[in-house]
Amino acid sequence: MKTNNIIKEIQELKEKRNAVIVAHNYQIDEVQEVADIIGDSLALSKYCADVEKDVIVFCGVHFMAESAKILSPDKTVLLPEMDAGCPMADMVTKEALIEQKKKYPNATVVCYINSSAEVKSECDICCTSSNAVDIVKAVKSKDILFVPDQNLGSYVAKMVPEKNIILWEGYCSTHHRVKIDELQKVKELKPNAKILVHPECQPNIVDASDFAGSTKQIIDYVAHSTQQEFIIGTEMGILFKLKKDNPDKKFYLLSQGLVCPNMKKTSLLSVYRSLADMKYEINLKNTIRLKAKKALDEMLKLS
Ligand code: CIZ
Ligand code: SF4
Repeated sequence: MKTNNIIKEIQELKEKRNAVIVAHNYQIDEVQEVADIIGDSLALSKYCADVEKDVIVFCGVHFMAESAKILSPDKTVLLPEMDAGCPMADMVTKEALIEQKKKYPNATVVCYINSSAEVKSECDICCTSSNAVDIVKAVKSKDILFVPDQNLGSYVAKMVPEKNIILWEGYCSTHHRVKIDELQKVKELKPNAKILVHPECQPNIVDASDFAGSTKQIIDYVAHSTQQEFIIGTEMGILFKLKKDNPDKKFYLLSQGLVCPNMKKTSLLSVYRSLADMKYEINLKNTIRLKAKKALDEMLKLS
């Protein structure tokens, strides 16, 4: 099918199913173009909870569609590519977390939104990369078991030195592989550009940057900056919105490795098939959903 025909079919099916298409900032350009809203996982999940539609097509990875389902139990949530997972989220299991919790009975368990619903169900409170620092500051205990991202956890530990953060050894393979010599090289080539990175990058990269923040915070930083050039240290899909919103500014990717293979699995064809065949539906056990929702609600109360 030609691209224009696929888009037309998608629009028709969207009407027929009373559906909405949401796309993460890391999706391919074509998918972002057909989406009703683009954003980070939390903004999208909140939007899904409020929107008056029956079906949500969640263009992102598995844990994000799960978060949407946690907040929208009565809607049909579809993930267009069944095996679009997040390797970092898979680095912590519910069983391993239960074992670790036994070692630190006084610690509050803070889990990054990049985790499965099962893992969330064993946590006290969730966080995103936008609010991780504020959430950790707000929890009462000094000891915090932070799962699963060691790099975001290290960043938070640096920003909130009064807390004792116990790290988990997870990481995002896409952000973790950015090397300091890549940063130095691009800085030499573009000496006037501001370096904006995601805190999923390793601490030496975050330390050498001008700003570290979530996708939303990077987008907001650029929107409010008078600078003209930016080196972007997060998944390349974000360039779509950055360029669209700021046609006069220039963007360079910090590393050619900043491509998340799982985020790139969803194509226009997969969105079409998702709507045509109503797949792949996210379903959660109610016990897990309610416990995971508690961790998300705790976060929403504080942020
Ligand atoms: O929460 C999200 O959507 C992720 C994974 C990253 C970000 O910074 O927005
Ligand atoms: Fe997971 Fe990293 Fe891909 Fe985000 S960019 S979905 S953290 S692997």
